[in-house]
This record gives sequence, structure tokens and C-alpha cells, in this order.
Amino acid sequence: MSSSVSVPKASAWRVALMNASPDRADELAKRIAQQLPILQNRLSRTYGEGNQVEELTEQLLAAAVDIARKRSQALWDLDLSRQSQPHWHQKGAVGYTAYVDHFAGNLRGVVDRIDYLKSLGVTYLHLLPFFKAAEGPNDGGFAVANFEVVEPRLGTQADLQLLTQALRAAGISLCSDFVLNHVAHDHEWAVEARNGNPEFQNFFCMAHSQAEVDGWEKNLPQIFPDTAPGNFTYQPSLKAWVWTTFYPYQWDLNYANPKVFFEVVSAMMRVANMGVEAFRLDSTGFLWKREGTNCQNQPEVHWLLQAMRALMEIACPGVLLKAEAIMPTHQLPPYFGLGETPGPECHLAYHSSMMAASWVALAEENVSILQAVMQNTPAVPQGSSWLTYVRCHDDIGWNVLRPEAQALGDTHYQRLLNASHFFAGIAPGSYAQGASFQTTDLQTAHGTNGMASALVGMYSASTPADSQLALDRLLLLQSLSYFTGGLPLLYMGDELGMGNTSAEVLAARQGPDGRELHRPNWQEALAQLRKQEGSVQHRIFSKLQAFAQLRKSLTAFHGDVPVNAIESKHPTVLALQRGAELKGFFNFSRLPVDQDVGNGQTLAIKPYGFVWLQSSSSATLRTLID
Ligand code: OTU
Repeated sequence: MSSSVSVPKASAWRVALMNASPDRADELAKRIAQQLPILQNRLSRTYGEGNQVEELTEQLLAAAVDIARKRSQALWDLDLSRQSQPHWHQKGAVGYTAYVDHFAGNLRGVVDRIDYLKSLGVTYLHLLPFFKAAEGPNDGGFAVANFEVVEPRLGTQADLQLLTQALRAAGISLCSDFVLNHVAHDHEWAVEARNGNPEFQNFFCMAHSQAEVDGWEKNLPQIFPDTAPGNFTYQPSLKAWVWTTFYPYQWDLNYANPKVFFEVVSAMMRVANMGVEAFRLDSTGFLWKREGTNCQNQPEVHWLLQAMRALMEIACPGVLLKAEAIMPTHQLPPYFGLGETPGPECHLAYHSSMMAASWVALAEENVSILQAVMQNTPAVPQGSSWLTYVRCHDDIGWNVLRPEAQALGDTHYQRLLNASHFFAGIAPGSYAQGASFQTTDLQTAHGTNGMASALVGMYSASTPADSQLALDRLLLLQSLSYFTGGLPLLYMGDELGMGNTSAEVLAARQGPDGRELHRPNWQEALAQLRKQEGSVQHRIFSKLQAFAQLRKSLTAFHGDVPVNAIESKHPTVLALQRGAELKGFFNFSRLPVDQDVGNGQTLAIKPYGFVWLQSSSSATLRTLID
């Protein structure tokens, strides 16, 4: 297997290497020597040994070398500097995520918002899909018709280049979605397949009889049970059922076909050369289908991600991979390469359990599920980070918490159901103004939609005291995200307490997707209010700035510093230790508590209050922020 390293032959990648400048060729030869063993191993685990996998490896290496050879001098230099500082992305990292159109109209508009982002301490900007989307409904751009052509509504290739350069100059890394699991039904691969081209038919997963569909469906959960029931869509021209985990217009790719892996990774590397510095690997848990399983988190998913990482380490080692795997806590660490086949995998992963559990804690005024999640969260490998967040463009999915709920005796998931009713505002006494997602059946908990400030009661408050409580709830959740995360991610509008999308805007949007409730358009008036001392916007914004400042000043906030749950003695208080130096206490109750913080000290924490503490040389604890 290693013969391609030791026996010189005019293989495709060697030819590509010969075309590189001497300094790049030397560096690339080193990277290949380092990555080849893992690349070969993971590909042959996935595709079997033999000629076919050798050829695939050759082609992938040639593609990676070609990308590296063509990388702009600025990006090549960035790679080298990042290789020498693998912690580059951990120092005071703060993320922000937004839809290009809602945030700034188009890519050029985003350039004009860079100073705003800098004022929040942002180092990482995830713009939701901005490559060409399907005509008609497109799942907010997640039905991708072309991986490499900018969506015309949002700008041009030149605009993207301008944006990546401007962001880089501002110290902000641009993160782009890369939708691994599926393409739009009008992507050229799908068009070819529909037109009868067998080569492209083999790019997709298909079933050829109703019985086969039923056989798979037995074990498959549903992502959109109300609006897109089932996981297959019948295609009359193919006389077959195409696998469509999400919407019927999103066709799942067939990764059992090595050509799919080759095409997808090649496209991803080409996008890296446009100046994208991080990829959000959308719905990455679904890539591999195996009969008799729920077709999620299969070993091959991790082998393919590790092969992908090895290729990126050759082509563009300064680029980050982020797993978007909305899965139960115990399924997440393998995305950092901590699974059954250990090895470098993603640098970042969403901690969706922590996010959902912090909302449950708020509804219940009890931290037991959240604490269990923290206890089930292992330390991450060096150079990697949890991405923590309060809200994002998707619903809050409750089912990721089933294992923790069940371990605490909630076999019927009543607690998750209660939380979902609470945030939909249908539980007695609820202050929340959200809505249930994909849950016509009131007896199941699926997801909840709504902007954070609507969910914490900011817009239902009728007295100053209620408004204060709502604000404190919002800051409590953000303080937990900023304290715990390696990369805390803000969702556009939350920094200004922006409410749900207005009824008029909703009515004008295409499609029945309930998640539009928390996809409002930018409101400049709210942004201006952040400058006015005493306004809600100012209070949120300045607190987030203070969190960002603290994260920048202390290495204890690096993403690979372990965070552990410690005992708080109050069922409403989550207590965390971060490294040797920091402690955080988070009170999810409407009542104040006297909290023993250790070292013989007790602190009063207000309703929905929090405190971050640092141990000092005199053995007392210093309050960093509360
Ligand atoms: C991702 O989401 C995206 O974030 C969604 O916006 C897309 O609709 C979806 O992929 C399809 O591209 O399962 O692990 O609201 O949490 O669909 C990936 C449900 C996913 C999302 C879920 C999610």
C-alpha cells in the first residue's frame, strides 16, 4: 500500500508536484509523506483495498497538490503561519452567523458590516449558504445547485473575493457551508441522472421498489415529519425512489461511490482557494447508509471525514472543518476524531445538546439535564473547540437530549415535551413566544422555533421587572455559551435582542418553513439603539463585548482547556470549572441563591444571574464579570 511513497513512478500527483514551484514542491512532499498513511488507511477501510482505491488516492492527491500549487501567495503564507501555530483559531474566538440577504442584502453589504462585527470581537463569520441554490424552494440555500458559483441574488465571484480579503484583513475568518449530504434536484448531477445517465444515477441513493423503501424507513427517523414526511421521493423518470432525507428537492449523495467523494472534496478544496477559511459540514452525520441502522453516524462517516481532513492538511492546512452533527451528546466526540478509529477529524463541532439543555434548564428552573450533558462532554483534543451557541437559524431540537432525559428516569420524555410546550407559549405561566416545529402531534417533542429574545419573554413582558428578568435570562444563556465554548457563536439579531420575524415579512417569504419565524431582516433602528446607554440593546451588546474582551485576555478560554461540571448544591445552579483557574456559576432560577463558590467564600447570585470567577495568588476568587 505504501509503495506509492517509496517507489518513484510517474503517478498523477507526482506530475502535479513537478508543476509546482520548488519551495511549494518541497513543502507539499513533506505534507504528503505525513498524510498519506492515514489517507490510504481511511479510504481502504471505506472502499476496500485494491486498484480502485489506489486510483482514488492518486486522483485525490493530484487534486490536492493542484489546489496547493494554485493557492494565492497570501493563502499559502497563511497556511504556513497557521501550521506553525495550531492554536491560531482558539485565541479569544467569537463567532457570528447570519443569512447574507437578511443581514446585509448581499455579499458587498457584508463588507460594510465588518466594523460592526469587529466591535463585537468577532473572529469568525459563518454566512449561511451563499452558493447557487435551487430555483424555487431551496431550504434557505441548503439545496445547492452549484457548489462553486455564487448565488446571483447575493453577488458575484468578484464580490466573494472582495469579502474574503476584507474579512482576512480584519482578522475574521469566513466560514462557508458545505452541504455534504445532498444536492439540489436541479444540480447538474441530478439533471444528468434524471436524463438517464447511469454514471450520475450512481451519484445518488435510490430504492427500486416500495418494499425496499419500507425496509429502510423502518429504522429511519424523520427530520421534517410534517412538511416532508418520509425519506424517499418517487421519480417517475427514473422509475425509482430517490433518497431525500430532508426536503424532496434535496437528493442524498451516494458516498459508497468513490467518485462522489472525489467530486465533493475537489469542489471543497477549490472553494478554499476562493479564500474561505472554514467549512461548516452540513448534516455530516447522514453520509453513510447502512441497512438495519438509522443511517446516522456510521463508522464510514468518520473515515471519510478523516480522509477529507488529511487532504485539507495537504492542500490548505489553514482551513478549519466544522461538524454540523445535530446528534446526542455521546455521538459528538467522534467528530473530533475521538471515536473507534481515532485520528484528526474536525476542528470544531456544534454542541447542540448543551444548547438545547440550557433552554430546558430555563423552562424547568432546574439544571439536572444540562449538568448531565456537561458530565457527558469529554475534553476535546488539542487544537479543537466546541462551538457553543444560544440560537441559530434552525429550530431548537429536543430529541438530542433523549439519552440524558432517559438516564434521569424520564422514559417518556415528558420533560422534553414540557419544555417544548413551554417555549411554544402553550404551557400555563409561560413567558415564551415561540412555536413548535414539525409537531402537529402535541404528544411529541420535535423542535421549537423563535428568536432568543422572544423565547426568554422580552416581548411578552409588561412591567419593567418582567423586562429585567427577560434580559437576565438572555444574558444568562449567552454567559454560559461564552464561558463554556471554544467558539461561542452569536446568531444575527441576538446581540440586539431582535424579536421574531414580523407577520408581514413572514407572509412575503416563500415556503411553509416554520423556521422563518427566527429569520428576521436586519433592523437598523435596533442596531442604532445599541449606542444609547441604558437601552436594552446597549445592555446586551456591551455585555457581549465584555465577554469577548475577557475571552481574549485569558488563555484559560482556549477551546481545548477542559470544562467540567462541579457540584453547586443547588438544583437551579450549574457550576463549572474551566482549567485550573476559572469557575462559572449560572443560576437558572427566578429566585436569588447564596452560592458556595469554594475557598470558604459565598456569593449572592441574583435571579437568572451568573458569575465568572478567577482564582488569584492569594487563594481568593476574583469576580471577572457578573
Ligand atoms: C441542516 O440542519 C441545516 O442547518 C438546515 O438548515 C437544513 O435544513 C438541513 O441541514 C438540510 O440541509 O439535521 O445535522 O431543523 O437541525 O435539518 C443536520 C432541523 C440537520 C435541523 C436539521 C439539520
